Amino acid sequence: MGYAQLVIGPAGSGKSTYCSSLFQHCETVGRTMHVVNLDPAAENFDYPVALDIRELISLDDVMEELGLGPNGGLMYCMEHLEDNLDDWLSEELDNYMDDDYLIFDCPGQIELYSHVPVFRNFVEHLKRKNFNVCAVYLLDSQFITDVTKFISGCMASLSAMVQLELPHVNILSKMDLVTSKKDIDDYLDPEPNVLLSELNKRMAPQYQKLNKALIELIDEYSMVSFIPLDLRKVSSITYILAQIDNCIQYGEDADVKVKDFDPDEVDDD
Ligand SMILES: Nc1nc2c(ncn2[C@@H]2O[C@H](COP(=O)(O)OP(=O)(O)O)[C@@H](O)[C@H]2O)c(=O)[nH]1
Ligand SMILES: [Mg+2]
Repeated sequence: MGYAQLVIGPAGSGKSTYCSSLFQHCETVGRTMHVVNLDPAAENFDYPVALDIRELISLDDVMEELGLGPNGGLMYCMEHLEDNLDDWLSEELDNYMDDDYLIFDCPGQIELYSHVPVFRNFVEHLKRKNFNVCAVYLLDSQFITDVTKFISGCMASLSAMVQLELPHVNILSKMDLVTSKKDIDDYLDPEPNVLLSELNKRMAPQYQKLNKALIELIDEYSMVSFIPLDLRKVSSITYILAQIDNCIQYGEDADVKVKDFDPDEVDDD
């Protein structure tokens, strides 16, 4: 069994920084993980890149040869990845052993997680290769300045959740930049009724029915739980990693193995 985090979320939400901080943290505590770059537009990395989509296809080449812009070029690259899951990705994944833990640093184009099937097929492929996968959705805490932005962040995350059908961990990133903790606390585990009344205050009266439906939807899918991440604090990283490990049952299998093969236990029998 392999383990994987699919790190997704809007451009600039802190995905690559999260991957590199997690890598560093794991190195410090003596835990092995490998970071895979799936963003064909990425240029600089703060982590050792174990596997890189740019070895398969280069965004610059695509833009130059097909005359596409950056966004169209990126979509072309991701579709190319989708077409090459069976050969390129399978072959590369065969280099990883059982119990390996991969982190996929993904591009931020929101359409990749809402209505384009690339990542859904990518995830299906990982599952066939015996990986337990968790989606880690990053939302920038700086973006959450009022209830309407919070709701729109939730809806984007929800659309990824529905599209990918994976265990899903929502993270509020860049907590070191938050000056008023109180403002953000209102959104970490908010009361649906409070959200609804705030939303009604900000929107014209004809939206009240829609507001109610949106809040009910978000409440029903447990979308209102975001975990704050402050990369300066080891405790914050440890907490998030434990939540994700729990989602993908990392460590549980290992414990069972140790128990099964405990020579002392055999001696005792
Ligand atoms: N202060 C602060 N800045 C961050 C944090 N995470 C990312 N950034 C900054 O936000 C910008 C975008 O980050 P990046 O990881 O490239 O986002 P990505 O597009 O989602 O991969 C960069 O300038 C980062 O330095 C964080 O936790 N705290
Ligand atoms: Mg990035």
